[in-house]
Amino acid sequence: MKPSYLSRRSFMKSAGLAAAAALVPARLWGADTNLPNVVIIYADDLGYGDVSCYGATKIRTPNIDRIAAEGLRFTNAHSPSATCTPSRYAMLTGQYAWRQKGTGIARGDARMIIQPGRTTLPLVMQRAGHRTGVVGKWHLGLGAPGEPLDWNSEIRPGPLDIGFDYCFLIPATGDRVPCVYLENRRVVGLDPKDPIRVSFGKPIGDEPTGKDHPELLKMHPSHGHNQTIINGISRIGYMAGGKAARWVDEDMADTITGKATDFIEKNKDKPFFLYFSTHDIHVPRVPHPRFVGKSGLGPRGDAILQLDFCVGEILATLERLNLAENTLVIFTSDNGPVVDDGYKDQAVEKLSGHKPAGPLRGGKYSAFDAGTRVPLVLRWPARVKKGLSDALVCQIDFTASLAALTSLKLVRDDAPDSFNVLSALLAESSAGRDHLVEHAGTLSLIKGDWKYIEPSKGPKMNRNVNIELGNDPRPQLYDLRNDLGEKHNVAAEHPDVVTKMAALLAKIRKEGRTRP
Ligand code: NG6
Ligand code: CA
Repeated sequence: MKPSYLSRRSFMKSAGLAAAAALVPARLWGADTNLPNVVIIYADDLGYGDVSCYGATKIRTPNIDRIAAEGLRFTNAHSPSATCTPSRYAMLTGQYAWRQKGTGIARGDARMIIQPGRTTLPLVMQRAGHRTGVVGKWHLGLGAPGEPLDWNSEIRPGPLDIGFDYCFLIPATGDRVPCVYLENRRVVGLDPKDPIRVSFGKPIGDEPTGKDHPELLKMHPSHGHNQTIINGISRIGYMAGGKAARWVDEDMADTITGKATDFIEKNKDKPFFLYFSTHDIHVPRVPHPRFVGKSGLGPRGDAILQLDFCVGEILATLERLNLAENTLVIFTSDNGPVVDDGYKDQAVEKLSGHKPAGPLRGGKYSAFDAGTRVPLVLRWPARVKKGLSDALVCQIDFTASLAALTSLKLVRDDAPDSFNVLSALLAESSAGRDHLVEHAGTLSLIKGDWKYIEPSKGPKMNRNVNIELGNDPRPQLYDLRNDLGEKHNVAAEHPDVVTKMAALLAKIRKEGRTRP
């Protein structure tokens, strides 16, 4: 997908609007000392069937399962989109990504997609009095649109300009250059004598690429991913310099989990909001040697074990600091599962009957439900009763729901597609949102038991990843209550429902906002 950047002008214009001034505290500052800490653990490409509390039998995820056992497990929770950048954009802004140009899968040198001045999830938490941090995968662009992005000096705007007090980032993804960490505004460990240069066009520098020197690779690409070789793995994009700053994939999970637990430790005496965004289980799947071979499912399964370990570290830190009782921990995933996403890592060969999508059809990139229906478990012992919920909820709802929790009032244009589903998140109600637009290339609408997928001319399959995309030139209608696997298109039997769903989707598009 080709990224398009917001023009400098529209960027400055929206930044100048300072929409964030609209957030009004409905309580006196500091009056509510009982607000919980909030930790969102955001896994990458983890499917509905990839964890044992959602039915996986070939792999065990005891720490993720523990959140569910001590809290609430959702069976009808969704990421806003079927890929990373748009899901994260929507989760942090409360706006459907398909409304905003330039929110497709971002390049490694994409400029910042979320304009400073907007009301965002971290800004809500910051205004509520929390120390806010993001650790891990970013993939929402950095630096001002239309301006050069220099990895060797201070980078702005970045997360610190949209509501985060602290960041430690994988700037884009593990499979995209630059393969370095960014802490606040600077690349970590950079030697100024060895400046970083990055290119997503022409080759840059004289380091070998996967295309020309496959003999140097420890993991080979299956599609794409054949440019600069970093740590024996060829990536998307070219990179030169920054040798001392480059990450080691095998240590990545421990590095970012350490930064996440440090953040918790440093802020243990005040309320905090942590967005911990894991690299696992995205490609390249190169877990630490202590997990290698442990799942029996190859690197993809081993990465799931590593992910679960990291979740355990977060839980253990909260417990050690006596913070578990009043911390809301939410664990979920940015989009559905993919098995071969561009590296020959034996994920296909070693699947051994494991079903990453569980009972769902499709996967990452797909309009079918496996693209966006994801695991979501949460725990807040002080407030949330244990249980199971089939309420329709989406990560896009975090902004309005946490604003409600912290008594902040959103004005009309804030988080325009974020619904307050707090009562569902707190297990006080079984009702979630009224309807939800799901986004792959194509839009779908879920309302009640019905799912409508709008007609689309796109390809039926993504052959590289072997996933059905859900595109069909005819309208599709599925009865999710009786056909969760979307096997029977009943559009022809229910033309009235199709008409109504299509009309509602058209209205949602036209009105530009859906928040009640
Ligand atoms: C695709 C990449 C895939 C992955 C994805 C983004 C190729 C051939 N495929 O373009 O490997 O990086 O983008 O994944 O380059 S996401 O989870 O960050 O959306
Ligand atoms: Ca993803």
